[in-house]
Amino acid sequence: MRSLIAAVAQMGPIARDEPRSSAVKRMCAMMSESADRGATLVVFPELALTTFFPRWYMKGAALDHWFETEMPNPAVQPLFDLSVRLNLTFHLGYAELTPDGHRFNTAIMVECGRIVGKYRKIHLPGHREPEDWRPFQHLEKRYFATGDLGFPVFDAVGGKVGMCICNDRRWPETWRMLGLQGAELVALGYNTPLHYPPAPEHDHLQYFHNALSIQAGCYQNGLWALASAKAGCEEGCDLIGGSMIVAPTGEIVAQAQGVADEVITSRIDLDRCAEIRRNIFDLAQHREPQTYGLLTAPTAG
Ligand code: ING
Repeated sequence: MRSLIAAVAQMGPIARDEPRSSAVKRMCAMMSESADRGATLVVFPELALTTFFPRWYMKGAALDHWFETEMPNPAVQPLFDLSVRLNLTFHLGYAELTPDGHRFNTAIMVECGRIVGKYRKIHLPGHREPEDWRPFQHLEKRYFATGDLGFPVFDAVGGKVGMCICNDRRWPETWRMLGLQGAELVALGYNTPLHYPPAPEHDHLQYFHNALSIQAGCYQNGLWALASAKAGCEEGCDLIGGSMIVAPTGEIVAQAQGVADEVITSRIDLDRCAEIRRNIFDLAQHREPQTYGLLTAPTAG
């Protein structure tokens, strides 16, 4: 039995003028609380160091302000140091500006202070040009490049681990790419507004669609998911909570109750993936990829 206690550290709002040091302090407190509960893995949200800045149109230095040019850096070092002291692994989402000027919505897995995995968001939602009709912007397509690292799966916490970020979770291809590489656990963060301007008639379905996407991904690929929300009313924009830990059966085994900083934990057994992967979703036995050509055909138009 390869079991561990996993924690998801949901974060409440981060104000636009809240310094990174404040967000890091909040995350350190939740990392300590997770360790007190016996956790050896803690998952923080997408873009966890700052407010969700793609909700505004900005450019130049105002935009650069939101990006990390090195990782770790003095602002996040306390989190790296604490992971060494507490002997645990954590997932962190942040905005990455590379030395050659590329911008990504990025997530890392850090084991006792050492980066052991990195992912750059592939499915970027929203739009490129500011659109005045919207109550808030969603300019991820403007501010980030499509991830160029693929869907890496790496060794961590005694198993095979992958990551995805927010909108990625809504795409079955994300989960299948990770499942086909043997991922047993997927860590992900999200910032999901309650209000979806292009289809407000779906607003009441945001929690449902969040759970549906994650539960399906877990069941159809026989893997665990640890999903961490940035939640609450952040600069006037309501973000959903619903952070959760989901089993390979698709069952939600732990879920956040509120929309503030909140740690949820569960003992997870990586060997339970076999219940699915050796049976209903034995991918080697049952897939028929020769019939799936359309899945990798270029997007029409
Ligand atoms: N946020 C949202 C997400 O995919 C969104 C964007 C909201 C898409 C609601 C569809 C409906 O959860 C990010 N950051 O991807």
